[in-house]
Amino acid sequence: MALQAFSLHPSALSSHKQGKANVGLKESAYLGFHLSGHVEPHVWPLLRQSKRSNGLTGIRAQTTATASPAISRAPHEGKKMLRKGNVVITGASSGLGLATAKALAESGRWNVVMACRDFLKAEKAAKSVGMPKDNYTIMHLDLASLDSVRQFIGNFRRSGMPLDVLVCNAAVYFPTAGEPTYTADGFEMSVGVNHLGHFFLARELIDDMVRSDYHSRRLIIVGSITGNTNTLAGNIPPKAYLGDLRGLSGGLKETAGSPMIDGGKFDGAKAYKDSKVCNMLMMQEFHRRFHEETGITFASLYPGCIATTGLFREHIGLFRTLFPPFQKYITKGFVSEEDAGKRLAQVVDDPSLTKSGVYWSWNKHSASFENQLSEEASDAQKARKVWDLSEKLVGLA
Ligand code: NDP
Ligand code: PMR
Repeated sequence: MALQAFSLHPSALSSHKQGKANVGLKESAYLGFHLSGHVEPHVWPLLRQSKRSNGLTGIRAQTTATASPAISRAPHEGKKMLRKGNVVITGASSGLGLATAKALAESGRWNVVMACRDFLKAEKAAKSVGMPKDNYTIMHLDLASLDSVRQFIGNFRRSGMPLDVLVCNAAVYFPTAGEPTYTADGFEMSVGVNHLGHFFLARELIDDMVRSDYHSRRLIIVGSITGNTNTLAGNIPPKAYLGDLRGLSGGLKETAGSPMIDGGKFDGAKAYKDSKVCNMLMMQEFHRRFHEETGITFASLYPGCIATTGLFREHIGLFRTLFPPFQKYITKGFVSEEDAGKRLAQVVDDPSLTKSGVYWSWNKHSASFENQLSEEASDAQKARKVWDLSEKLVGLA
């Protein structure tokens, strides 16, 4: 009940120095600083339109690896550091999201807005990892309900904070489910939360990012290796495959044909991998539609196999026991939550990772590099179709 109240009012913010943070942010926002690469106000209305660019920028094959500095380095671009950045991270109550929130909050350069479905869990999580309380805010967001996304957007806007970076991180995974479950709007849950909820959120908040005066605005959508069939991990059945999108066009409802994007029989593991393909496709489609005119950086990433997170909570016990040592000693793809958090924090904050349209990965020396997406996950035509269908489903078209 208490949570419900949080979701309905501007007071859905936690109170950590909110007022204090706002004063500073509002002041800086109205001081009239305008930094290079920013969009003039006349461009804002354009962003409402569903613009398509023909200048497709392909994701490049693996290129030079650049060792990225740790998040704890000295503040960069000193002259431009006018204020703390505001970064919204969805699903920051555990795993990768929490570790990223902690890394950014500890850097002192960020106010982290933890956008979480369980307010009290988020509060406990932030305290348990010792996040400096002046550097974070918690706001309620349940991606399984478009109404909740709308409320979050309203609450965020009422807070007066500019939006500088949005990280679409939250996800659910139902590998053992025999039957699909559905969001409040009737979409199959994995694609509904991981893709459609985030798509709606990001599509709406782009306008807010355009208005930000921050020197480097970024939209980051977390992807994964398992959605990429050009890798060994992506070839473990069931493989991601969106097909002709007939299930998505039916709204992912059993009654309209199928809860799966490709129109097939429900498979929880495949639905998750399909949702990750959508995440990676949408990052590139955002890039094509908005990068040139807004200067916003759009990026996705595979942070490594964080085998210990809550993502696997629905998996059988044996899997949860064997998966971490399997990834640590056999595939060597294992990464701790802390290290994965530092990687995602780099994509948020590192001045050398401003290139847009990139899917970042890290090599065994923990150096970031631009990775190559699978054929399907880089299919521009499919991306456009997923975008158009998703806009219809979330009521934006
Ligand atoms: P976790 O389960 O630890 O974190 C997922 C977060 O999403 C949790 O905070 C969870 O909230 C939140 N969440 C779930 N449903 C909703 C919802 N309806 N509304 C709002 N928030 C929600 O998993 P990870 O940290 O592993 O996953 C984070 C991201 O990393 C995901 O995008 C995942 O696909 C990606 N990833 C993970 C890998 C791994 O090996 N673990 C590898 C590659 C990518 P709550 O705490 O309330 O449950
Ligand atoms: Mg996979 C280099 C090999 C590699 C990597 C990096 C991963 C990552 N996995 C690899 C290999 C294998 N996996 C192999 C050889 C097998 C067969 C034994 C295997 C199996 C497996 C299962 C059953 N792997 C899995 C599962 C899951 O349920 C996880 C999943 O698909 O979640 C969607 C998973 C994962 N393997 C990974 C990563 C990163 C995951 C989980 C997280 C994700 O993609 O978001």
